[in-house]
Amino acid sequence: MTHQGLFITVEGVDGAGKSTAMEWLAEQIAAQRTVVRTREPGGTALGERLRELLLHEKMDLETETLLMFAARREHIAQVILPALARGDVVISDRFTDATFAYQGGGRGVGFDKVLILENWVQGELQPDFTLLFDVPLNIARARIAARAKQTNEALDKFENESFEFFRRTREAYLKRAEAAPQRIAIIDSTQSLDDVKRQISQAIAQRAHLNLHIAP
Ligand code: Z5A
Repeated sequence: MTHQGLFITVEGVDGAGKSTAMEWLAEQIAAQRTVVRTREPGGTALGERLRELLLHEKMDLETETLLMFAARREHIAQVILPALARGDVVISDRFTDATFAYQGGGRGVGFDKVLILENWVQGELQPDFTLLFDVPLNIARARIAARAKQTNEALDKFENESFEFFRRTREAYLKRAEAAPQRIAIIDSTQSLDDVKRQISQAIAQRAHLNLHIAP
């Protein structure tokens, strides 16, 4: 799909550190271009209402998959496409790779069904660049537990899932990255935040077509 903007997504299992790094990346890019920061599920008024349901209500796994894509369609129509048409840089905290990983892999809905919805809802729209924050699960779980203790916030439906669920989710993410190495850069998120920033700068520098210059 041709547009003047740039569509960047950040992904990873919960606690991998993507939100922390995304904040830094958005600040760096904002010095050069107009940045629209957004997230999934969510990003629109309707999408945020669906997010509440998705994160807290028990539901059939196919219902969950369909609602993810319903929220996504609204997000694409109301936020992503208009921003890309303006020439902005859209940075989304999660997008369809998350559905492949969490619903397709973690929940076991299967990649074929997710693919059908992806084609229907997105048409030709794909991220131009994706950062996949990867950590072994014991580290991710420890970070989530430490944060929950610090903030006193209850874990949501996904954060309460089993180790085995997250193992399948992480494996599906890594499989997606293996299939699209030009689009998806794997960031070793076990490292310090400074090192993570260096890895992000390098991954961007290796993709000259993005036309972004981020100081390490
Ligand atoms: N979901 C889905 O199932 N299907 C879909 O299609 C989509 C989503 C789109 C909400 O996502 C849920 O929706 C998500 C999957 C599902 N599951 N859950 N839960 P979310 O992105 O809003 O929620 P999240 O994954 O839980 O995000 P998060 O908790 O913010 O995790 P994070 O962004 O990866 O981590 P973080 O907040 O940046 O860092 C976690 C902690 O680690 C924090 O205390 C940091 O200070 C610390 N941290 C970060 N980086 C480091 C480094 N490098 N070293 C040491 N400590 C660090």
